[in-house]
Amino acid sequence: SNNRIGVLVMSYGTPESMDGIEAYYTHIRRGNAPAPEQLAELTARYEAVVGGVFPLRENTNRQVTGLQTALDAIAPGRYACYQGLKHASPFIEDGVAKMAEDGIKRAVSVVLAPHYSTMSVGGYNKRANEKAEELGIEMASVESYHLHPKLIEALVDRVVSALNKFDRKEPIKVLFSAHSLPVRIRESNDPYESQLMETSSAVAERAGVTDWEFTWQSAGRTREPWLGPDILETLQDVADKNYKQVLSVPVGFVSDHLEVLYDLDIEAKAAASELGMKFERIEMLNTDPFYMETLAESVEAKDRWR
Ligand code: FEC
Repeated sequence: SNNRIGVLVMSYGTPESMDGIEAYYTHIRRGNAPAPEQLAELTARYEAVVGGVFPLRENTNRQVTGLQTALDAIAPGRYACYQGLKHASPFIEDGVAKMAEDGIKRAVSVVLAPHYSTMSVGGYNKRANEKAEELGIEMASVESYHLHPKLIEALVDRVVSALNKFDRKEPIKVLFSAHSLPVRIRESNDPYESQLMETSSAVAERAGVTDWEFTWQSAGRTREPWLGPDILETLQDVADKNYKQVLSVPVGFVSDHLEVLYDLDIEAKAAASELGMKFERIEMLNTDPFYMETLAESVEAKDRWR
């Protein structure tokens, strides 16, 4: 057996290549293949961003390596990181199986997303815990780290430097955002919305930003209602109030990927430009050292075998 604590680092996952988009999309849709026009539309979004490269894959690899380094700094030799993806290979269950093969008996799971919802982080942890139980691994799970002081500090740094891209003498509307979820999350007192508001207010306050709003983005294309307003509506509203400058702060995401590089950098930016507004976005956290330390400290706080 292996005395190290396994750390299952989970992220959304992205296709391996253009040919992999259909299988990926089918997995997101719980086994229902997309219609040809839906597949074409998603393929076009990937092509618009990256021309054949899927940045989330490399970014997740680097984040896992970065977390290993941060954990080694806190407790040399104690932790071993494994990757598990929600919708792509290596899947969450593959990561847990790899731990078991290596003789790991105790593990902590953590998601590369700071805010808890039963529909997002809850889903990742449920799958991880089910597989761990099946394979005889004792697992504890980090649920959220949305107010970790180092996470807030990393975001504040990014907001402060992005504000310098604007004319500081004119009004700047700061728009915090996160992935929308179906409105039905409200039926179960889900903490997602309040955690997002807490992160946004903490960052705004520390960055000295008073003119800000929270808005949703990237809602799914389903018939049920999703949380709103969507950022495209919010941009219209901000333009109607005569703003000419908007800073986008996607606090619900930690990496460069489709929902940021397409939905914000291409779609929202074009909408803002149509409305006569300059649109900038903060840099994503990716492997920011404060973000890696946020993750490492959150894992360590769940390590009940210390
Ligand atoms: O770069 C990439 O290849 C992956 C980008 C990507 C990230 C991401 C994060 C989140 N999602 C969340 C919830 C949902 C729900 C549905 C849904 C659908 C999609 C589709 C694509 C997609 N998501 Fe995603 N999401 C990313 C990509 N997501 C592509 C399918 C096409 C579309 O609807 O646009 C709806 C599923 C359904 O139909 O039932 C719900 C949440 C996050 C943020 C937390 C996290 O990272 O886990 C929540 C990145």
